[in-house]
Order: sequence, then structure tokens, then C-alpha cells
Amino acid sequence: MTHHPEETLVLVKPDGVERRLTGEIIARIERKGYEVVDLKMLVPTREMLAAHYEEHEGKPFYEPLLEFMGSGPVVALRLAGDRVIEGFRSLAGATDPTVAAPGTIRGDYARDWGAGVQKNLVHGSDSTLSAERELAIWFA
Ligand code: DAT
Ligand code: MG
Repeated sequence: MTHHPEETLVLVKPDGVERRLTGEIIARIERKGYEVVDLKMLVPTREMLAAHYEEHEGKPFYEPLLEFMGSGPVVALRLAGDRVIEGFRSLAGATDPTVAAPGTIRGDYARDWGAGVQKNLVHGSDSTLSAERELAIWFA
């Protein structure tokens, strides 16, 4: 029987692309041992972002979040590996980059810029259900 490893969606957000951190972020993912199964660069539409972030609709940071995420190119990655959802979230670090642990992507490279949304370089799906839903949006 073939082994089907778990998959997740990772995004290098517009701040990561603009700051030339795409290579560093992918290098960390690969050195950890996860497989990049697919990747693409695109400027997401408002519709894609509304679907992606539907759980956050109505929150104070929702509009700034959608505006930020649509402000430039994003690199979307499909990653595979056992427990990759949990593993990438661990590599990424806490949502708030000010307190994200050093050694994590957000802890090492992101900070607060006083904007209405945290610009924290990366997105990673938070559950198998989210991963399936989000991969369908970005890799339709
Ligand atoms: P994560 O990206 O760690 O899964 P999330 O799903 O709770 O975090 O939120 C999505 C994004 O929205 C997050 O990466 C940055 C932004 N965000 C979340 N909470 C915020 C807050 N309290 N203030 C500003 N931006 C926030
Ligand atoms: Mg999230």
C-alpha cells in the first residue's frame, strides 16, 4: 500500500517576496526535510483572499489583511510530509512577530511595523480540513 504523506498550503506573503526572503524561507522548509510538491507566484484576487480568510471576516484586522495580501506577488507552495501541517507552523513561529521565538521564520525575520495587520511573512494551514480547503483555492 502506498504511503500518502500529509499536505499543507504555505504562502510567502507580499512582505516576504518584497524583502527577498522567498529563497531563505524555501531553504528552511527543504532543510527541515519537507517536500515542495508544487509552487507558483501570483497576485491573489480579492475573491481568493476572501475565501482563504473567511474565518476572519468581521475582525478588526480583516480589511487591512486582505489589502496587504493583495498588495503584491505571493508565492504559494504545496508541501508534503508526515505531520507537515504542525511542523511548518512550528517553523513559522507565533502569529505576532514581536514575540515569535528566535529561530523561527517570523521570530528571525519579521517585526511589528505599526500597521493594522501583522506582516508576518508566511501563512501555513492550521488543520487537515484547512489544508484541503486552502489548497483547492490556491492550486485549483
Ligand atoms: P496565523 O497566520 O498564525 O494562522 P491567524 O490565522 O489567526 O494567524 O490570522 C491570520 C493573519 O491575520 C495573521 O497571519 C496576521 C493577521 N492577524 C491575526 N491576528 C491579528 C491581530 N490581532 N492584529 C493584527 N493582525 C492580525
Ligand atoms: Mg491562520
